[in-house]
Amino acid sequence: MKFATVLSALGALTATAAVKVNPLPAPRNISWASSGPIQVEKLTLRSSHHHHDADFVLKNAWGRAWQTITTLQWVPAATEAPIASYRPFPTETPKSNNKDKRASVAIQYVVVDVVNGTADLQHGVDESYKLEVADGSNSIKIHAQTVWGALHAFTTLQQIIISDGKGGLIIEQPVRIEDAPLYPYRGIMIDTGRNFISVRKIFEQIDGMALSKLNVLHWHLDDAQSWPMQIRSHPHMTKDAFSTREIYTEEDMRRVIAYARARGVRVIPEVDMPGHASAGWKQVDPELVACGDSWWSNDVWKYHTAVEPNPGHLDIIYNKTYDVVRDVYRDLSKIFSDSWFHVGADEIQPNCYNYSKHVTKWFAEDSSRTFNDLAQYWVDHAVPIFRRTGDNRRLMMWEDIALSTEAAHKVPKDIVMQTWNNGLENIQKLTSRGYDVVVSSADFLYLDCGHGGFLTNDPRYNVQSNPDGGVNFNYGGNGGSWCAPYKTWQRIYDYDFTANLTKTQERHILGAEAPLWSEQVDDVTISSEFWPRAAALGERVWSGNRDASGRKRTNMLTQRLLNFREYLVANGVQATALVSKYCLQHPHACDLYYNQTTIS
Ligand SMILES: *[C@@H]1O[C@H](CO)[C@@H](O)[C@H](O)[C@H]1NC(C)=O
Ligand SMILES: *[C@@H]1O[C@H](CO)[C@@H](O)[C@H](O)[C@H]1NC(C)=O
Ligand SMILES: *[C@@H]1O[C@H](CO)[C@@H](O)[C@H](O)[C@H]1NC(C)=O
Ligand SMILES: *[C@@H]1O[C@H](CO)[C@@H](O)[C@H](O)[C@H]1NC(C)=O
Ligand SMILES: *[C@@H]1O[C@H](CO)[C@@H](O)[C@H](O)[C@H]1NC(C)=O
Ligand SMILES: CC(=O)N[C@H]1CO[C@H](CO)[C@@H](O)[C@@H]1O
Repeated sequence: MKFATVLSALGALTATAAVKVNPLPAPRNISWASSGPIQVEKLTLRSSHHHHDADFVLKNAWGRAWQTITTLQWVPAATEAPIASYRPFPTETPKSNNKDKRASVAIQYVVVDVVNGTADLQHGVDESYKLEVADGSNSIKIHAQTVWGALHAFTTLQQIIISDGKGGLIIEQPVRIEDAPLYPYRGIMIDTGRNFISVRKIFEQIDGMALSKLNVLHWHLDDAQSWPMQIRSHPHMTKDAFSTREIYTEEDMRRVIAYARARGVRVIPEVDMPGHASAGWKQVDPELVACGDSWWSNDVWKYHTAVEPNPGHLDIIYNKTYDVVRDVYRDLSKIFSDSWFHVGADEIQPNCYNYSKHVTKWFAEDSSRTFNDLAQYWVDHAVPIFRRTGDNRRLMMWEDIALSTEAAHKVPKDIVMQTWNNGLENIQKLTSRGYDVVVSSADFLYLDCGHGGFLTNDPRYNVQSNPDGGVNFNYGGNGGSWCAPYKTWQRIYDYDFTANLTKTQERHILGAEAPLWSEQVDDVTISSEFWPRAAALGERVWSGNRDASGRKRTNMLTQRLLNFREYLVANGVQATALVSKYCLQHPHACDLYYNQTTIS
């Protein structure tokens, strides 16, 4: 382990301390030699020219990475002692530890070898890479199957080329990394239906995602509250945007997709249907929306029509619904280039349909009909529309359509289920039925939880004593947030979502995604809600939460994540502070237990 000068964020010389670079997410395999730092000069990209588009992506990404390296002159605040879980490469021969000697050759090139320059950024594309900085070589060698893997190599490289404290750049030691993600689906979800999020702030989230190797931005575009997206067939739907300034033009959506793609991030759009639907749709025809002007009635439960204000469901029996669904899906399919599309399907509220003359008539025609039959009607009429529109898209839905009380009887098995209820129990159910699953269990991965309730006129807060003691005082102890408490990074990272699954079931887990519902989030807080917690998920799904011996490595993530938070902020991502800076600067001083293997 070498010693290097540590610069504070302001660039002032403040301390000399041990530095061992510790990139996040931890690579699957990384091995450092011990021959001392290697000087890095202006790095020139050399790549095998395969394909125009791949070349463009690569050059662009390298330009950004190099710009970041030289502007930030990064040095992590502090470091772990050598981490035992990093397994040395079998071929590595230990070199003598010479702290002060610098390699005589400085590095001048980044040589990137991409095997398949035409592989598109789609689900399951090979994202692996190898990165080698050998002693005595004047180049950093990157080998990747696709350009998307090479991009991950760059974000790793960005974190391991650091300032030498004297205006130069170094890599601490010769290093070899062999890396690939555990899961092909590693996501976060932005909700722009409850509050508008500007394109600029969406870019900022994508920056954080690229740095932490998250690769799916699930964009929950609209909800009952607002319809921000401009589409060709029904431009007046944006009359239900929050304002004329809070609209995504086609160009805005394309800009987000292009920005994300350049950083290896897919954008999966969601239009939530048939529930969570009012704004926009009702501009086309008020009859498309059931119960849109009802009182949501959480106070008189018998009449309640919505899980939260404002109510509204697409009318499942009204024929014209499907014409407009077709238009919306077709228009957005032309804009969003990903081969996946999320079509919602969560939280159907039966009472809402008491307001629909079409549905009540349908029930009256045959007294044996149930809400499950109604949900089936939706699946049978909507899914063929999605399938016929555009090319071979894969559909994604919230698990409710298969598991809730109002579930449809038969949902096609090729639809990807996003699970959010009951943790492992629902993961078990869905995978045993053969569905591919994206894990978003609310008790672990919902980033909006624990901020109190957003409902107004709520007398339960008018309590003149500490409400902790009584369930009646405090929404059953949740403080008004249905999914309280706040999910800490440790809870996210520690989540063993494949526990007790058979091998066959485990193969159905495509990955995980942390949603951030935005009733209490807009441009002002979005970044601090996502970051750095989403980066803990990033590592969880990239290289897992265990070391080579199978032990939880949460306590080893600590310093990595604290450093990474500083790195996010330096990169313009407004990540929240997790600890006192004292803890950042004194690894493990803020641990709850002295015993480093307390987490088993
Ligand atoms: C490159 O990858 C794409 C998509 O994965 C695949 O269809 C194509 O056959 C590959 N080309 C080569 C030369 O391996
Ligand atoms: C809906 O369309 C079907 C088939 O086109 C037709 O049989 C039915 O009468 C229509 N229902 C209504 C309410 O218009
Ligand atoms: C709504 O309609 C359903 C089915 O027609 C009926 O069973 C239920 O009682 C109605 N709800 C209310 C609150 O009237
Ligand atoms: C896994 O199954 C065992 C045996 O049924 C049970 O004791 C344990 O609690 C389960 N683990 C989880 C995380 O559900
Ligand atoms: C540390 O905690 C682990 C797990 O509880 C335990 O097995 C071990 O004995 C403890 N070590 C010491 C030194 O107490
Ligand atoms: C070369 C090498 O050691 N590869 C290993 C990297 O880590 C994965 C996951 O632990 C192993 O499966 C590889 O064998």
